[in-house]
Amino acid sequence: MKTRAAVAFAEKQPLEIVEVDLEGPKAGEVLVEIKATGICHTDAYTLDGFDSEGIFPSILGHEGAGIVREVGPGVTSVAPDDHVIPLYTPECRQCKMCLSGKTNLCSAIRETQGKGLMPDRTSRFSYKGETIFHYMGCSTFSNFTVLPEIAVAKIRKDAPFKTSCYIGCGVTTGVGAVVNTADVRPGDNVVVFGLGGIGLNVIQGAKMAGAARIVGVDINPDKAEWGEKFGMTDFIDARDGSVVERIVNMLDGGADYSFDCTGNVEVMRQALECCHKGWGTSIIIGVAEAGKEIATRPFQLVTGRNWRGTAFGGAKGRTDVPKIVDWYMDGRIEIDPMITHVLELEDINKGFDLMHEGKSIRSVVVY
Ligand code: NAD
Ligand code: AHE
Ligand code: ZN
Repeated sequence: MKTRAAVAFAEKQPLEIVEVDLEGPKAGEVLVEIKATGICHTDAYTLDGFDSEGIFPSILGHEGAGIVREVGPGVTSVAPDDHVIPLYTPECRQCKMCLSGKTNLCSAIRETQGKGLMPDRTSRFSYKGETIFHYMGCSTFSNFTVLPEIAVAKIRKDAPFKTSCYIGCGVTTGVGAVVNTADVRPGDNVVVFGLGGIGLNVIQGAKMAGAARIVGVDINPDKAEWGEKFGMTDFIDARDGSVVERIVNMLDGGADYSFDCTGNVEVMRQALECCHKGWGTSIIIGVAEAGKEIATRPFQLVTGRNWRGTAFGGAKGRTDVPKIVDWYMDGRIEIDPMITHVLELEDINKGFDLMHEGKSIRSVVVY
């Protein structure tokens, strides 16, 4: 079939809207009509050439929601007309990682996914006879896409696509980092670096978990008001310097938990070093540019600070995503105010501009 898609033909080039060819689902795969997709900073990072797994030409986008239109042979867990959220972290429930009970990092299809291919090592997308690669196993910047059955979460039908697509990455990553990875407890002090599409969800997760102080740190002062909307108690403008010292003084020795939501390795160091001696834990969410490394004095760890990381908020997609959709629909978490811009596919590049200019929280493309 033909489908409209925003194609990344080369790094650092605007996406081009074209009609691409899409092969139907093979065994264990499903065809999904994407109804809405968010634009996450990770899409921009790959487009800008910072991703060591970046591959072009490809169809980016990994934060979508849509409807199953066709299933391949052997598919049993979803059927046509089911509403689904694509999962860049699938859940096969059979691999060593899934069976460990210790991680959400399913390994069933990770190798081919990182190469822009389906599990049979081919792509379903092409344009003028040339292969177009998949992205993070999702490619939600295409109106129709093909995914492995293990990489879709079935969700309730009354959840609006325009907002629930955000659960495909940002919401789950931020809220999940708090409740799954950190396990923040009532009364804990939390510091969040980077108040964008992920950081604001960390803030609302921390509020939900009963955190006492929730300190937001950003270089964009406009983000102070945004943080306050979701439960931030204090704001630090990082441009004023001495970030670590100010946090340690403000929180009587430092944070119980800190979260990096910037992808900047210097900020990751600040996030670790602002943690309380003896127990403070810093969780890296931000994705750093290829070649970048983190550094600190080992003494920081010797004296009881912990450095951890999280992907997709530690969520097991097929199990947890439907529950997060329920939290949204039951009013336990907010999404609507964070969707600052709704765009047509033709205007998708504007969504990237708004993100780089710090003018959006989440732009969503509706098909
Ligand atoms: P965003 O652009 O919406 O937000 C980034 C925020 O960081 C902005 O408010 C910006 O002003 C702020 N910032 C930039 N430099 C800063 C600094 N030096 N100090 C303090 N604040 C600073 O991006 P996003 O969509 O929220 O994504 C944030 C990061 O999380 C990205 O690196 C993204 O790739 C990553 N991410 C990781 C996962 C995961 O599973 N681990 C999932 C989604 C996104
Ligand atoms: N491809 C990059 C790594 C990118 C990365 O860490 N991605 C996160 C999700 S970001 C969503 O917005 C992730 O899930 N990581 C775990 C994984 O298996 O990719 C690189 O450095 O090569
Ligand atoms: Zn993302």
